[in-house]
Amino acid sequence: AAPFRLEDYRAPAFTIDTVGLDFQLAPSATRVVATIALRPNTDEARNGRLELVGDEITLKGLKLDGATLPEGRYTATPSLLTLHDVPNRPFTLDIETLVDPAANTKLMGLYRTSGTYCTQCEAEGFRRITYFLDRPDVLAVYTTRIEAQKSDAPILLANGNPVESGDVPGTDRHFAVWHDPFPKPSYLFAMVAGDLGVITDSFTTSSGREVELRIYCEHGKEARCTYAMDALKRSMKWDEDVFGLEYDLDIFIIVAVSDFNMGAMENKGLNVFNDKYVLADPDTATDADYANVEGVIAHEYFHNWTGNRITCRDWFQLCLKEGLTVFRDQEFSSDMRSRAVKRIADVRTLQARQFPEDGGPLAHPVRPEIYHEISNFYTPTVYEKGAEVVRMLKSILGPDDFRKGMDLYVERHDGDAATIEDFLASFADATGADLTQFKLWYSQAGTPQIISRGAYDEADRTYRLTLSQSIPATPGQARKQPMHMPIRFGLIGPNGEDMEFRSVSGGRVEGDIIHLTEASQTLVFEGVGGRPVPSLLRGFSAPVRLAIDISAADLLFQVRTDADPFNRWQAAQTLAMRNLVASTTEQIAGRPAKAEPALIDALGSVLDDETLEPAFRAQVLQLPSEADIARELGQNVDPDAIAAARRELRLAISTGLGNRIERHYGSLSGAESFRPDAASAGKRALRNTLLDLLLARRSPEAIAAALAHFETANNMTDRLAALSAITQAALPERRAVLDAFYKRYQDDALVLDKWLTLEATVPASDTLDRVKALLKHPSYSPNNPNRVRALVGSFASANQTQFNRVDGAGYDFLADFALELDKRNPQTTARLLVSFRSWRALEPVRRTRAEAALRRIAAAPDLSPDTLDIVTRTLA
Ligand code: B3K
Ligand code: ZN
Repeated sequence: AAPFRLEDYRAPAFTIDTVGLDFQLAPSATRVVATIALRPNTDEARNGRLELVGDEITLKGLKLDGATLPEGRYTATPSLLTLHDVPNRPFTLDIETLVDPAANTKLMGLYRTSGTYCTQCEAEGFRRITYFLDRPDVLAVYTTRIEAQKSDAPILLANGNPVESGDVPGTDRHFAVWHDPFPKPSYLFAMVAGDLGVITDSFTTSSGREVELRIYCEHGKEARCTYAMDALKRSMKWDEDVFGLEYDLDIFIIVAVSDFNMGAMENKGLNVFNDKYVLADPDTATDADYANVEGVIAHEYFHNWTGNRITCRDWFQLCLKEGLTVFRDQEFSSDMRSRAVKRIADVRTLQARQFPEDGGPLAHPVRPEIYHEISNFYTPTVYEKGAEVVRMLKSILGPDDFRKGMDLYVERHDGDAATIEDFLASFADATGADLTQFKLWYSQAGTPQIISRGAYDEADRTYRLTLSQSIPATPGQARKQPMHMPIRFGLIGPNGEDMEFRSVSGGRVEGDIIHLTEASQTLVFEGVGGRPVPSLLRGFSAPVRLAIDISAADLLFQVRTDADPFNRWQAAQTLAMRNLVASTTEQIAGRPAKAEPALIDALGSVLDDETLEPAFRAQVLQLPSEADIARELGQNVDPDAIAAARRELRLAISTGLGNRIERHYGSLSGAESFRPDAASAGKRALRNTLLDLLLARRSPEAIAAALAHFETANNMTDRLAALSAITQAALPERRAVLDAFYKRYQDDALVLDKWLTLEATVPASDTLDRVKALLKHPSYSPNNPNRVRALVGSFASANQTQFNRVDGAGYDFLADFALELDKRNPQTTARLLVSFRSWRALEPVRRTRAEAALRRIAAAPDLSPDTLDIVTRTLA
C-alpha cells in the first residue's frame, strides 16, 4: 500500500459537529447505531462524494436525514463506505453496523477482556466500531448510549458526564447515557461495560469545582487501587500548581483491564489502563512498579490538556502530545521523588531504547514525515526523544519564558487540532526567541555526536573549549545541518568547586548554558584561575553522545566533586564503560578482565559517602548493561564476549570493594515495614544492588545471603531483587526459588509475569527450551499481551546471550512465534520484532542468522501491515 506523507496533508472535506452512538451490546454481535451530523467543507465535498473508513465491520443500515438510502447511492465494504451523492448542505447520517467483540483478538476497536466490554481507538480503532472520518482533525461532541444485559454488564461507562440511566422495561437489560461537551477526535472515544469493582474519591479543583474520581478494576482487587488514586489526586494538584491547568468534567474515571496492547489510554474522562499500571500493593508490586503506576497515571491525566483539549492535526504530529506529555510526567515524578535519581533513570531508558532505534534501520525523526502503519510510530523517538526536545526548549528559554510559551500555546490552541509549527510559534511569539534552527530537532533523525577538546593556558589563564557536532546519516537522510544544542556546563576547579571566569568569547553563553549552534565552535574563557575539569552536558541537557578527552584521574575527580549529581553518575559510568569495552576486547583475545583502580576508587567513594542519597549510590553502583556495551561497541558485537567481560569485571569490582559491600549491606535493614515513598525505596535499592554485587563472587556466603534475602523479604521489591540476582547469576539454586515463587503467586497474573520474565532472562543455554516449554504452561495465555511480553518479549529484548545464540535458534524461535501471533495480534507482534533492530551491528555469524530469520518472516504470505512494515524497514 502507498505510504502516508506529511506533505500530502489536506483538511477534511466534511466537518462532523455531533456524534450520537447507540450500543446494543452482545458478545458476538454488537449493534452500533452512529448518528452523525456532517457539514461539507471544501470544494472537494461539493461533488457529492463522501468516504467513511471502516475496518472489519458490517453495514446493516444507512439513513440520510432519516430516510433509508437506496442501494446504488452507496457502496459498502468492511473497510470503506462510499456515499455517491450527498447533499451540498448540512445533513445527518444514521449508520448501523455489526461488530464482533468476542472475536476481536487485535484488541483495537471494541473487544472483550475477562468478560468486560472495552474499547481502544487510538490510533485507528474507531473505524472498527463504525464508519467514520477517523482522523484526529475531525472534532465532534459525542453522546453515547449503552444498553446491555444487566447481569452481564451492571456497569456502563463512556466519555464525559453521566446524563441518564435506567432499566429497559420488560427486558433483563438496562442502559446509560453519557455526554461529553468537549469536542474531540474519534481516537479519544471510549466505552466500557462489565461487572467491575470500584473505589471512589473526590478532588476539589483550584476554582472550587468538585470532581468525582473513580477507579474500576476486577472484583477483589479494589484495595490494590489506592496508590493509583493517590497518584491521580497528586497529579491533578500538580498540573494546577505547575502549569495552571485544571480538570474540566464533573467526573474522572480510570478502568483497569487485563488485556491491553500498551500501557494505558487517555480517552476523555475515561482512561483505560493496562492493570499493571494501576494495581499495586507491597506484596505484589515492586518499587519500580509503584513508580510506574505514579508516572503512567500522571501521564494519562496530563493528556487531558496536552492531547485532548489540544490534540494533533494528523498522526505525524504525534510528538506534539506524546513528547510534551512525557516531559510533563517526568517533571511530575521528579517533583514527587528525587530529581537527580529520576533524571538518571530517564536517561538510562533513553539510551537503552531510543539510542539503538536512532542508530539503526528504524531511525526516524521525532516528527516523522512518512509512514505505512501509524501503530509502529509510538516509539521511543516520538515519546522519549520528543520529551528531550521539550526539555531542551525549556533549557534554552529558561523556566519563566518556557511557562509563558506554554500558557500562550494553551490559550491559542485550546479546542484545536494543532501542529509542531503551532507549538513552536507559541514559544517564539511569547518570548521573542528565534526557534528556526531549534526546529531541526523535529525533522533530523539520528543521535548527534559532540566531540569536545579542552586546553588550559596557565600563562594567560585562558581555557579554550572546542565543541564539534555531527549527526550520522539515517534512512532517507544522508546529510544533516548543525542543530541548536543547549550544553549545560561548569568548569570544576582544583578545589572541586565550579570556577568563575571573567569573560567568554566564541559563542553565546548564558548562565550555565552554552548555545552550541555551529558544526564546530571554540569558546575562549578568560580569567580562569586554574586548570579546570570540564563538566559538560550537565543533567544530560541534550540527547547526544558526548566524546570527551578526559583522563581517568579527572573522571574520578568528577565522581567525587561535580556539583551536578547527574554528571557524578555519568563520570562513573564513563569510567565503567571504558573498562568494560577494554575487557570485552581482552575477553575476545582470551585474557582476563581487570578492574581499573580509578573505577574501584570511584565506586567505593560513592558507596561510602553517606551524605549522598541511597538511591543515587545504587544508580552509581549499577554498571552499564550488556546491551549498553553492545551499543557502545557499535559493530562486530559478540554478546557472549560482552557478557563474560561484564561478569568478570563485576567479580573484580566486588572483590576490589571487599567487605565494604557486606558492611553497607548489613547496615541497611530489610525488616522495616514497607512504605512506597522514594526515600524508603532508595534504601531498598541500595541494599538490593549490594546483594547483587556480592553475588558476583558466587561464594557460598554470598549465595546463602541471597537465599536468606529471598526468604526473609517482607515485600515484593526485596523478594524479586533476590530472585533476580540468583537467576541472573544462573545459579543452580535458581530452580527451587523460582518454583517457590511460582507456588506462592500462582493465582496472581501480574506477579506471574515477573516469574515468566525471570525464567526467560536466565543467561543459560537451556533457557530457550524453558521458554518454549512455558508457552504450554497453564499460567501462560497466548492472547494476553502482558503474558506474551513477559515471556517472549523479555527473552528477545533482555536476554542478550540467549536471544543472540550463535546457532541462531533464538532468532528462529522469535520468527516462528511472530508468524503465529501475527494472525491474532499484529500490534504486539510488530513490537516484539523490534528486538531485531540492531542486527547489522552483530558479528558476521549471528548477523547472517538474524538476517535469515528476518527474511523468512518477510517472505511469509498474508503478513499484517504492522509486521510487514517493521520487517521491511529493519531489512532495508
Ligand atoms: N496515547 C496512548 C498510546 C496509544 C497507542 C496506540 N497504538 C497512550 C499514551 O501515550 O498515553
Ligand atoms: Zn501519551
